[in-house]
Amino acid sequence: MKFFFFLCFLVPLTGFSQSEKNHNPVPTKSQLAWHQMEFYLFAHFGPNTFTDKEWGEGTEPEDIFNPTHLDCRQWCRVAKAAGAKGIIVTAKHHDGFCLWPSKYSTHTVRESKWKNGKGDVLKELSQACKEYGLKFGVYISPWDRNHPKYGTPAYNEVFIKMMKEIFTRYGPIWELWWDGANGEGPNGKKQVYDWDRFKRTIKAISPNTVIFSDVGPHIRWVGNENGIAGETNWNLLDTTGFTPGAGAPPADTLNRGNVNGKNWIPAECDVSIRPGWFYHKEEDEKVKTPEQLFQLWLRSVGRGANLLLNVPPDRRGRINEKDSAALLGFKNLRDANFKDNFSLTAKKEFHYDGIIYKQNEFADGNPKTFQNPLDYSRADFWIKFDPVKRINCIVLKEVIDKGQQVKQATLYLLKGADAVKEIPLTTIGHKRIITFPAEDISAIRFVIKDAKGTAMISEIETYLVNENLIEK
Ligand code: FUL
Repeated sequence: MKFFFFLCFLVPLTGFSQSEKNHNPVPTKSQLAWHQMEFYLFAHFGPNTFTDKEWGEGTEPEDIFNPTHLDCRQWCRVAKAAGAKGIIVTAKHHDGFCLWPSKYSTHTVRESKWKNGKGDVLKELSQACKEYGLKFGVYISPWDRNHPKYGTPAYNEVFIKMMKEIFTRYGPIWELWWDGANGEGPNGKKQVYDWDRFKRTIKAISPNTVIFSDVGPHIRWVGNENGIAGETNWNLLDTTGFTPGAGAPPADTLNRGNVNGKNWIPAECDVSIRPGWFYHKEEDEKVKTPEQLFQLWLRSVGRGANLLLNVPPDRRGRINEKDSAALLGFKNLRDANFKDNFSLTAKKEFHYDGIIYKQNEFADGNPKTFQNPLDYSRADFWIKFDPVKRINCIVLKEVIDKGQQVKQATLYLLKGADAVKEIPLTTIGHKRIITFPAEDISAIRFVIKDAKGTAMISEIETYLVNENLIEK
C-alpha cells in the first residue's frame, strides 16, 4: 500500500519526455535567455530621420545626418524605465549609411559634419547599454543602395567585413537582425546574398549571438509588422528550401510556426510605436497610446513571442517626449494590472487518477518549478478561491527547456458546481495570456487535451485587469 502510494506520488512528478520518441527540438542556451527578454526596443535612426523618408536612396549627402544632441544614455534611461531589456539599432539601413566609421564604406558618420566626423553612434550606444545593464543588438541591412560593390560577388565580402568590424569593436552583440530586403543597388543589380557564409561568420566570431531573419537561424520574423503573433504559436519552423526575404515561407506559417518543425526558431514581433519606422515630426500625434501598447503586449508576449518595439530617436538624437510618455504609461499599465496574482493565495490541487495531491508548483510564483504529468489525460490542475474571485485574465507558462509540448488545453471556470465558462486554447510556450469578460468564480480547472510530450506547467496565474484593456 505504502509502495503503491509512493508510486502514485512519484508518477505525476517524474514524467520522462515523450519527445525522446517523437523528435522535438529544444532551444539553445542563448535562445532560452532570449525568451526571458520578452520586450526590448528597436531604434531606427539615420539619414531618413533628417529627410523624412522611410527608405533612403543612398545618394543623400552625409552631412544630412546631424543630430543636435545625441544622447544614447537617454535612450537607455527610457528603455530601462519602460522595462525593456535591450536596444537594437539600425547600424546600417537600406540607404547604406553606416552609423559607425566603417573602413569598408565612404558613406558613414565619418564623412558627415556631425562631431566633425568624429562621432560614432554604435560606440556611444554600446557603452550606454553596458552602463545601464541593457543588451545591445544591431540591425544590419544586407540591401545597400549606396555601396559601389553591391550587386557583385565582392559585396558579400564587404558585408562580412562590416559585420566583423561591428562585432570586434562594439561587442558583445546579443541579437543580430538581418533584414531580408533585396532591392537594386547603385548599378541597378540585386545582390545574391551568401547567407550560409554570413551565418558561418557570426557562428565563428560570436557563437552566443542570436540571429534574426525571416527564417532564423535562431529567431524568426512573425510574418507581419503589426506586432501580432498567432494564437497558435509554435517555436518550431521548417526551413529547408527557404531563405530570408522573398524566399521565406508564407506569412501565415511564420505567424504560427510548424507544429512538427525541425528547428527551434521562435517568433519575434517587430512593430513601431509610430506609423513609420523612422522619426517624422508629423507623426508626433500618432504615437500609440499606453493602452494600444498593452494590447500589443497581449498579442505578442501573451502569445509566446517576444516584442521588439521600435521607438525612433528624433532629429536631436533623443527619444521624443511623446514616445517616452507612452512607454512609461505602458509600463505602469503592466505593473498595475499584473501586480496581484490571485493564484498565489488560492488553494492549489493537482489531481492524478482522481487522487488529490496538495502540490502547488504549477502556481507558486516560481517559473522554475513545475508540474509535469506523465499522462496528461489522467491529470487536472485546480485553483480554488474561497470566497469567489472576480477574474478576467489567466496567464499560463510552460517550461520550454525540453521542448514545447502543449497542443491543446481547456480552462474550465466554475462557480460552485456550475461551469461558468469553458476556454479552449492551443499552444502555451514561454507565456500565454488569455483574457475574457470578468467572471466571479470559485475554481479554475485546467486540463491538457493534447501534447507532443510531457508538458511542464510552471504557472497558472489569475488576475483582474482593467476591463477597458482587454478584447471584448
Ligand atoms: C523592413 C524594412 O524595409 C523597414 O524599413 C524596416 O527596417 C523594417 C523593420 O524592416 O524590412
